Amino acid sequence: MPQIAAVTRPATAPALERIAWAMSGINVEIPSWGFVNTGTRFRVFPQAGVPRTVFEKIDDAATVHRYTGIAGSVSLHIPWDRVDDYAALASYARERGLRIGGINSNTFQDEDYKLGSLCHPSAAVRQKAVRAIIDCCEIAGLSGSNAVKVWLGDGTNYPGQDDLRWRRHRLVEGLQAVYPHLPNGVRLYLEYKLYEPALYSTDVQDWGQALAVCRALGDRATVCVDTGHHAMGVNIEQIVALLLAEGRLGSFDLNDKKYGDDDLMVGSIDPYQLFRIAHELVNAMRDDADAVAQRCANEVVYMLDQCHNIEPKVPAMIRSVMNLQETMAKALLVDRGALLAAQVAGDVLEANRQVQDAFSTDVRPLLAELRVARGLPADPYRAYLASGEAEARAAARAGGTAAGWG
Ligand code: RM4
Ligand code: MN
Repeated sequence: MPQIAAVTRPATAPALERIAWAMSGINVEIPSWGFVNTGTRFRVFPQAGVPRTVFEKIDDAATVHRYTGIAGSVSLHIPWDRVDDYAALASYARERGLRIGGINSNTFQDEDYKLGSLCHPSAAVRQKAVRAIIDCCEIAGLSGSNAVKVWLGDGTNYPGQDDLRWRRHRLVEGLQAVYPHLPNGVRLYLEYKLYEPALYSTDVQDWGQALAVCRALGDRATVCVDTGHHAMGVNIEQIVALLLAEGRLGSFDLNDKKYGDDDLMVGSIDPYQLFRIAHELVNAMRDDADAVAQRCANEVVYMLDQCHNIEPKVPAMIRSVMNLQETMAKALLVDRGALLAAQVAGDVLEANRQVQDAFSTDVRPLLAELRVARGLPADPYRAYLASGEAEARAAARAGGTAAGWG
């Protein structure tokens, strides 16, 4: 076992055990759509070796898991990942060490959805959208998934275009029609986004709106926090804390941004923000006085929702998993006892120092040792680059049509 001396502070045995959790207790869910050709609205830059089928997307997710050891599930997007036999797809994944994670509904790419889906003014279109999400519930049942994630592109572009209040009623009614179709044990994650593709109003715009809808549905409806889906300067970690307090934080769509919904690698732009989010999660996991938040934090699902337009995709996913792992490990280093003591004493600077010291600790050498102890490469990213796998995959996947967002 590696020695605790490798950790700068706090130098106590429990800290090592807690960091070890970041090695094996955490699972990062990999999005199938993170491996396909994507781009901006100006240009898609195709890459060599991009998957052509959902099976090849699963192969790529399995590669990320093989190198990192903590990416044991893959989320699917329907209809992008539609197949005839979902049980067979699940066993294909299982043979590669993966579970099927969240099933993402897509009611934003069909001509009928130009003015919205669940909130559309036409009852026929709303019915079609309800049916599409119920399909996802069925796919969750067939593939052994434990969640259906709903993100809607619904909204309006101009004041007066539609009745904002009635769109809200339609949203709740539509999701109430979906909810009873969730198979036993399957949760619904409702994802909010402040704008885009709609530019004036968005029907599920923020966490409060999403939470209110979840309450109108039932206990298994929880909020998905996509880190890229907030206005500049928003205190995301406080949103996380509030949703934990309400017991309604279901999952994350992790990515990073500088300006808009940039879908950059998680932790690549503002690692301190990611750390502050991680701190709220770990803080709740350790808080025996708040059973609701503690349970919620322990059940949260960490999905990535990224697209790699100019960088190679598999290594970018590996880096993202490592970024999250390092950040969780740092949050696990916070000395909760010392932090609480400083808070109670009103020692503002000491409380802040406790948190910031953990952030400033370099956990990489310790994580490397823990990886090696588990039979994983010390540096999954460099090991992958040196493996020759990328070149082999590009050669094997010559020909055919590379997958994209369609
Ligand atoms: C959306 C949202 C969803 C994701 C799609 C691809 O902006 O973040 O989670 O499924 O993009
Ligand atoms: Mn998302």
